[in-house]
Amino acid sequence: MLNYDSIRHVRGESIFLDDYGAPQGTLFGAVFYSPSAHGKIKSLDISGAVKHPGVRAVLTANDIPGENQIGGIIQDEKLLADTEVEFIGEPVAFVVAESFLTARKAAKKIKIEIEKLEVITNPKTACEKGRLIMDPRTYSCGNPEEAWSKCGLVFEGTVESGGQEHLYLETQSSLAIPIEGGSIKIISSTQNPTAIQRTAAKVLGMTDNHFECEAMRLGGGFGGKEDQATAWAVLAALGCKVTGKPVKVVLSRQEDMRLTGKRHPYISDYKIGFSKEGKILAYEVSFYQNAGAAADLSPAILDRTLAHCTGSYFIPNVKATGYSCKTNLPPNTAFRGFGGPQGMFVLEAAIHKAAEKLNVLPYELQEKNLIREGEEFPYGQKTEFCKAEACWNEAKSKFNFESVKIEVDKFNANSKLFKKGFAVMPICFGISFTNTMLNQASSLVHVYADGSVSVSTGAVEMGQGVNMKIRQVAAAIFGISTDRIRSEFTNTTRNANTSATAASSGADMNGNATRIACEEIAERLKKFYISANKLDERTVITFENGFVYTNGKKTDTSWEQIVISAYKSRIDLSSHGFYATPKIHFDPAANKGRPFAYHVYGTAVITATLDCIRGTYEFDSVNIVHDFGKSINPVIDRSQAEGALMQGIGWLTLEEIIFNEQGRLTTDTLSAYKVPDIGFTPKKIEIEFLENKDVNAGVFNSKAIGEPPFMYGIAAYFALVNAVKAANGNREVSINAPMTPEKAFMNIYGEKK
Ligand code: MTE
Ligand code: LUZ
Ligand code: MOS
Repeated sequence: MLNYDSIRHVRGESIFLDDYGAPQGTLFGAVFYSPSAHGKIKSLDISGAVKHPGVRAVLTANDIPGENQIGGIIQDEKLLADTEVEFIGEPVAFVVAESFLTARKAAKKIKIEIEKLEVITNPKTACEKGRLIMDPRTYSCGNPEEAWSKCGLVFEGTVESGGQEHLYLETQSSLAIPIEGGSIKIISSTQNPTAIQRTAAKVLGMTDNHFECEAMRLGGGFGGKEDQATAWAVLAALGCKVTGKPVKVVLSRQEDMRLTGKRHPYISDYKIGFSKEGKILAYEVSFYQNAGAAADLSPAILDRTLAHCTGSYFIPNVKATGYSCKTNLPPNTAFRGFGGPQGMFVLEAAIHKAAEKLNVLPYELQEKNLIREGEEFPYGQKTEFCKAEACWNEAKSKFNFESVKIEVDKFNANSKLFKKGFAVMPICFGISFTNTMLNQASSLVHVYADGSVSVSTGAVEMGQGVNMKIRQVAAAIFGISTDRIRSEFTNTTRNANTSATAASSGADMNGNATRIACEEIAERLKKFYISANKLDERTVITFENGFVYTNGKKTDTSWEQIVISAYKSRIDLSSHGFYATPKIHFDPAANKGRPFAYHVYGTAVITATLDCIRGTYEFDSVNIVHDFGKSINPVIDRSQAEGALMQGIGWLTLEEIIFNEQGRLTTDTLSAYKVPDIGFTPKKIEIEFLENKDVNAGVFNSKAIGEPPFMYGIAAYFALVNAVKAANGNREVSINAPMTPEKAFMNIYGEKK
């Protein structure tokens, strides 16, 4: 099964927002943003920009006709700062001019005076000062207080994980076009067109139906455009409203890196208790999430951290508390895994530390504690069709952990300048938005009179292949080739009240809505065929290979023939399908329920080689057994697994985001921020599909694939920790990701803190 999009991408035929010819008279916007991380605005002088030739408007908070508010979950974020600034990069004014260059030049002429206030960048410091985004949240089960006395072995520690730049190839972009009657069409590189529609309406003081938002296709989103495409789109709409002209905004790479939030860095304190047999009896953990200066999606991300704090394991007594800490950094946001990786990383660190102290292999402890069928997660959901052990056992027998261990030890015994390490990582990821309300999707299907088909859903194509999967769903129901199906751009006038394409559930939910819409049209066609041919009502009609089948036998009637005759008989060939994920619920007061439709499982084994002179490293092999369910497109799914894996490895190894004490991002260029490239890719990546007979999952029983494999990257981190330990005489390594080559080097030779 090909993904048509990749062919078009390679040929340069796919159209992204910036390729879309700007309509005549289009103006261009540039953002003037705060140069200080925290302070009171004493004065703002825009006169220099206003006088700059070619400038059409310079907009500040005073020019906003509606509410100056873009916060989604919590109303705590202004579109344009008015009295106070809280991070470097916070938009203060918006310059609209005849070209991008003019707008940018003019923005530089704006003068701002700021009375500086204390800058906080560390989440624990923020927490100590009571600077929290919301009340702390606790997920718990069993009775950890009581359980500690039964634990023969108790370990404690602190774990840090860093941020991550999304680095989508296409930077944040939007184009707002005036339509008659004061309405505005916004084309945006967003994962969430409805959020833009609603926010633009609020900020401009108009109703939702005045705004049409379209997402064509994105050059990557990775969560960075789930919430944070909104500000730029609404600024463009504001510029459009004021000038009456189309307004386009495209952030430069450096602006994008400076102005937008990233993955949340976390600092976490844990305490873990084991029985003498190596079973985890109790786990207590406090997560200090570095939210940045506004809530954005942080509360939902913290929920997913708490829900994933026990990873793939069963732990009977748990108390996990999350603090969303308000700091003076750009508001951090969704990023593949959505807080899940940060939660799972801490427990893996705890298990690795326990293994070190107990002098056993980490994978022995991991294996003993894998969650089984019917066991309960701290949020009250029991596993169904649990595949944790199935993936683990398959990986263990296919990739033979013991012989990997023997080979690594043998290599290390004979090598001084290079050391190897390996680690195993089981994953378990819950599929559905943790906020139950968001688990709904719709699809609008038109069968045209010539038999070709148009499908519109709320799903946004961002490279993950959702359009191809949706075409496959429609093609399967109608029994025709995917070539006959067109997946339309995502548009709020065709699909309303949509959720973001996120939580890996885009194909599940929009695919199911498409299935429902297509089934309805197919039902009408079947009824029509029976009555037109005066067949017995019980005749089983199916559509296969472009023909109508009766009771399993091919007829002479082609798909095109039945469609055209149905049209002539005035049968409705369009349908709207709606899907709400069934059987999910969650009580946010108790933090208990059944939030997830199902879970995705898998196990990875990663081997690394460390250069002990340079601290550099490479990954020799990645072996994975992954639970894809019944994949509807193995080519796409495999590439999603590979992409997520590499992004996970990047997060924990090369990618280091540094803010200085003044809250200034110092890694704001691609020379300072290193991402994995083809040369860094592991020499061997093998991904096995778990044989899956009993599944109850997404569309046609496929499983969501976008995010879960990200967490295999955690194995890369611990493979490096083990290689470092082989190099430094088994000294303890502090768990502070990413393990950049510098840190690996310092862990070999540096003073132990
Ligand atoms: N793959 C590509 N190529 N580009 C992306 O931006 N985003 C990821 C994942 N895979 C992304 C991607 C994220 S964060 C999510 S949530 C899912 O795709 C969203 O799409 P889906 O729900 O259709 O899987
Ligand atoms: N977005 C969201 C997500 O709003 N809720 C979620 O649970 C989620 N999970 C993963 C990625 N995005
Ligand atoms: Mo993905 S973080 O759910 O956009």
